[in-house]
Amino acid sequence: MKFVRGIVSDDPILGNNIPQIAFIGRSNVGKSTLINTLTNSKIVRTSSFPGRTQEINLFLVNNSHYFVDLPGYGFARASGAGREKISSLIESYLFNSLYEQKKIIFIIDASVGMTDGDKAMLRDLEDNHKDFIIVTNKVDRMNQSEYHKKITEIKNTVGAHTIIPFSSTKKIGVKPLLSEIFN
Ligand SMILES: Nc1nc2c(ncn2[C@@H]2O[C@H](COP(=O)(O)OP(=O)(O)O)[C@@H](O)[C@H]2O)c(=O)[nH]1
Ligand SMILES: [Mg+2]
Repeated sequence: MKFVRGIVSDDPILGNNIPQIAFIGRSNVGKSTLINTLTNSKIVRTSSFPGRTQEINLFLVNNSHYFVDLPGYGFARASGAGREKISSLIESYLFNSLYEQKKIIFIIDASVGMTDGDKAMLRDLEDNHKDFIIVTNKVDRMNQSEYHKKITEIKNTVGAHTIIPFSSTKKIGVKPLLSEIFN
């Protein structure tokens, strides 16, 4: 995997027919770590401080796909204007641009469940007929009974969409997610 560049608005590079896999989720959900886990690398900057990534980072994977690391939404401490800027960047890439994603990987925190921001994103993805799957991340944080309780709640909220339990820490879900992406 190699870093291509950060983009802040519609960029001609997105029009070159390389399939795009977009990773979206709230700030601190573990997106960057997950991309590193999937690609067996440490190239994506991760942080224990939410709200660090403010642009769209593009990575070329297997010389065949772009992995698109979107900024996280719902970072409470960002200023009003900063949040607006990030939301409009996410929306213009996902919903208003000329570019189609091959698949969107919608990441939620399994132990937290669907936040209001997650629910709004779910509606937007559905309304725009996007091809997306849901990754319930950080399952290592829960014991069996918490896990079943939370996953059932999440299933009830999201309906028929594919859900893949995942953990970068314990390397859970790597194979199923890779096969969803590259099938
Ligand atoms: N327990 C646990 N923590 C994780 C996992 N993946 C990421 N984290 C932690 O979550 C925090 C945010 O990770 P990061 O990948 O930077 O999140 P991003 O803001 O969504 O890109 C960091 O402290 C990571 O170490 C996981 O699978 N399990
Ligand atoms: Mg990140």
